Amino acid sequence: MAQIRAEQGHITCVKVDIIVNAANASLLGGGGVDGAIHHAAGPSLLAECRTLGGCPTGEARITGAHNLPHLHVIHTVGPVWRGGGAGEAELLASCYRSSLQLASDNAARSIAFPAISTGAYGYPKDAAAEIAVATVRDSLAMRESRIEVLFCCFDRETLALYHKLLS
Ligand code: AR6
Repeated sequence: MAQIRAEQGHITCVKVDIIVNAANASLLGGGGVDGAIHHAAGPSLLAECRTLGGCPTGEARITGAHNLPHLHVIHTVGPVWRGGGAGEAELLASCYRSSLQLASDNAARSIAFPAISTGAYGYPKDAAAEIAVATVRDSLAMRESRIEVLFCCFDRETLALYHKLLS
């Protein structure tokens, strides 16, 4: 199996060690991926998140997976799209790097990312996919990591973008 691949699906249903949440800085839940993860994990995830004191944009925090079948959830906070001149690209890359670092620190063998920032936060999907793929490739190469990375795409348009970049 390829080390980096893309599939269409729901983030809560993918079979990996760790799933990544596209959270907000409060880490106290929201809509989209965040809502789906908290709904499936149950209220004890929110209780654990309350102990973390939030998370700055571009960083990541790890929790248990509670009622989800995964080992952990990594919560990362993507940038809100403000036109591209506010450091969004570097902040988005940092979400992928920070999440991979945490996954590696926790000995994960596989991780799934949603398309961070491309929903409520408005990041253009094609530009975000380019950053996601390039950053993951660079990070894995730099640390000679063998972790398997799945890009979990919610819609066909996003899946097509990732397939093109990964081909
Ligand atoms: N599985 C996989 N992908 C999904 C799912 C799902 N269940 N649901 C949506 N997507 P978003 P953001 C896709 O809005 O842009 C929250 O309220 C969706 O189509 O979840 O980083 C947080 O609390 C889109 O392509 O995350 C924050 O306030 C992508 O996932 C804010 O939204 C990301 O959409 C974060 O916004």
